Amino acid sequence: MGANTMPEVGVIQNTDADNYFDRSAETMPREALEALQFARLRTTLRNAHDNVALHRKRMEESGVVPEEVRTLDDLRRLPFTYKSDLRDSYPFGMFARPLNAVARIHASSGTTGKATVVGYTREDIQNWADLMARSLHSAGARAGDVIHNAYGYGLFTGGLGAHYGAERLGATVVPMSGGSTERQIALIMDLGANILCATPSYALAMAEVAEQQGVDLRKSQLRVGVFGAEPWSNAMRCEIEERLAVKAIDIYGLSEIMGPGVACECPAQAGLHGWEDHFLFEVLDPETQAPVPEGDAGELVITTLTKQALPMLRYRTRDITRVTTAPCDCGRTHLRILRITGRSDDMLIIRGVNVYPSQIESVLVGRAMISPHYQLVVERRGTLDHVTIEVEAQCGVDAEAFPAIARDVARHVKSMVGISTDVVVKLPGEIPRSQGKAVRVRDLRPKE
Ligand code: DLL
Repeated sequence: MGANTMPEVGVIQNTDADNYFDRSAETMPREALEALQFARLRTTLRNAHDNVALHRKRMEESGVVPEEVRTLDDLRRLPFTYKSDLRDSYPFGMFARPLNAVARIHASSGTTGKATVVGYTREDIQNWADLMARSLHSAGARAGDVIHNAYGYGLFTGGLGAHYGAERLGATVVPMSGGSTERQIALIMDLGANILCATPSYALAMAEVAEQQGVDLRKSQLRVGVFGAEPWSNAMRCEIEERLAVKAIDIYGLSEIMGPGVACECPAQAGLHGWEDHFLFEVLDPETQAPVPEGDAGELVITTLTKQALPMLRYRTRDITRVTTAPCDCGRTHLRILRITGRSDDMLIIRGVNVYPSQIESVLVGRAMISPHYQLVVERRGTLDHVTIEVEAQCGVDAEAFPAIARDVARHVKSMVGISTDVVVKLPGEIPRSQGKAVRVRDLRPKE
């Protein structure tokens, strides 16, 4: 597709409104997909240049003129955008539209410093709902399903993002939000929910409370879980599938780019399809910033292609992953993100070994006599970092067995992850349960 057939920003054609499978977009040959990306990139660059002072200044500094961008590869001449840019221009400095054209605001609380504020035009919200409906459909949800939405409603993008997508799909939404776990379980059973949307850690917390109440969620109508917003291991997926009797599907997104629905797995569970008609994905070496060969691990960098209110150019997500453009069994042509291992900010360096909490999680979850709840405590001992793994004994396990369990866990972590750790076995219920994003690491190291 040439620049003269540039599609209008915000237009998506749904070929099968009933089922929300957008065949023409989702199975587009890669060449056509790249042509579409290129056309949309030019529109996005023009929007960013004309309406956001920061982007204009950076383009000028790097000698990029939107109309002179000739190929997708020219993107590499553009500078990166960082979360700190959003903070520095708090609250609306990176908006490409005046506030009266912005239909909704979301914000992330930000563990460090000021919140980052993001905005959407009406068309942005439409596109988001479409992409979220596409994601839910890809996960296995259908019109007519009852979708129990336990993602938090409010400034977090999870609740409203999933809600609008579920409505767009033609499902019945139960807008539960997080918390009130006993009530969640009663409603899942009573209203016959088919689809559960939650963070994976909260899904597991629900399974546990249900078991304590004597409710068998395996006998509910739940068929699919759409889980995301935090890193989770394959071991965690197996645990959830077993305890909830659902197909557990991974969904990814981030507020700076849109919210949930940037990428989602299909029933093949072989990576998350990144919706390339709306986003351009790069994987770079976070140190050298050079592209890594396809299939190698690196930092995901995303450029939005259809966002009006907040166009993002080469946004450094800090999320570490690998991608593949190899064909998927489902027929979709959009690349697959092979799980987000973790954020580069969360990487621990233990005696020279780089470790993500999710790697330790893979060893812990499913192990005999411990439950799948854990926290990692990181301290500085002398000049070295040290990790203590706090795990929890399953109900009914004798305290006399705790030292042997601790030795067993430490031995497996050493052999599978390659680091020496202390392991503390806690009593059932002692590790805090999540109602949203789980806190996996307690960092007690002195602030630099
Ligand atoms: O967590 C959006 C979301 C809501 C995604 C519901 C999926 C489901 P933020 O609060 O801005 O937005 O956090 C974004 O969460 O950069 C990743 O580090 C992490 N993250 C999100 N999804 C996944 C996932 C939402 N499937 C940050 N696997 C991202 C691993 C994830 N990490």
